[in-house]
Amino acid sequence: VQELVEYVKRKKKKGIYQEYEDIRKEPPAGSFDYSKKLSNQIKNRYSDVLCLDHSRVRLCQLSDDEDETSDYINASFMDGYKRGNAYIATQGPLPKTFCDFWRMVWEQMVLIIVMTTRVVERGRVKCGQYWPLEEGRTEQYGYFLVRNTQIQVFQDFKVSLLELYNTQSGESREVCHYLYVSWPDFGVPKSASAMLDFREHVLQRRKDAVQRLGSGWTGPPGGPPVVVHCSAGIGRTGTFCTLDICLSRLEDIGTVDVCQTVRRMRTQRAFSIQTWDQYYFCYTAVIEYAQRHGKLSPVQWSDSDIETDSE
Ligand code: PTR
Ligand code: PTR
Repeated sequence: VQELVEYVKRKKKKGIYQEYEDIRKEPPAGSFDYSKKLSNQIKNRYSDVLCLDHSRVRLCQLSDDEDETSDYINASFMDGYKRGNAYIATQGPLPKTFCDFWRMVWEQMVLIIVMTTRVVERGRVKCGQYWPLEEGRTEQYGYFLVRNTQIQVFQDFKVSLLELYNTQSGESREVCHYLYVSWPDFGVPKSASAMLDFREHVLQRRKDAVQRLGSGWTGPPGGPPVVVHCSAGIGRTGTFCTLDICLSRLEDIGTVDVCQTVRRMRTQRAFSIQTWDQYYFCYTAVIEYAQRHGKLSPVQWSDSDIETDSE
């Protein structure tokens, strides 16, 4: 980590910015044919945020639906640290895709949903209200009934326990919904501290949930993928997952590689991390984390370390 600090000091903001620009220039790692199909276009929140064919999440074909496009949702599998398909990165559901979203959650056995946008920001709708907002309330989405059984409120996030009932099979499951409310509409958090607390909370919950599955889960040891979404499913989602991957690696082997992590992520979810300050934030958040966990003595930043001449 000390090397990471040296690296950031040496490159300054300008160098990190350049690093991000280079990543952005790379062409996407595949085709977007399914996202572009005429009948699927209405299922994309943004016409310029599509998902790569090779990593897209396919919904199971509905038996009563002959439509060959009914397996489409704007969602991508993403690997985590030493874990294949650790996440599903997706857009904020649209009213048209609420049922698809819950189908995906059911089919992939998702236990945790992480939402890093608010439903409305700056007067613009960023995501549909796809879950029941109040405690005790039940909503129906296609053949799923979703009941909000309990809400816990923390300073920067809210956790809802949702009971997901599949009316076709008569089974139900518990899904934990995290809503992070303090991510500024534009840009990044000033301090990573709230984000780090948030991540720890999600991690712990994931561990507990996977443990409870016990022998009911036959997939990889890390458990089912965690769904992460914001509005488009690339900016804040990419930032959250990059941070999670970098910190998991740091905890494991003591090193970090932000650049490669983002490069790799972009081969699975194109355009992940949208702005250079989100990219820079990943660096500073890792450093903040290392200090917090005593892996690094406090870093003295002088303005000349980080600012560029033009600022
Ligand atoms: N093109 C966007 C606009 O028209 O407002 C600009 C934008 C880009 C807005 C990213 C928000 C963005 O990220 P977030 O939703 O994560 O703040
Ligand atoms: N065309 C959209 C825009 O630029 O407004 C795409 C977009 C929207 C991209 C939001 C990123 C966005 O941010 P996030 O992925 O964090 O929701």
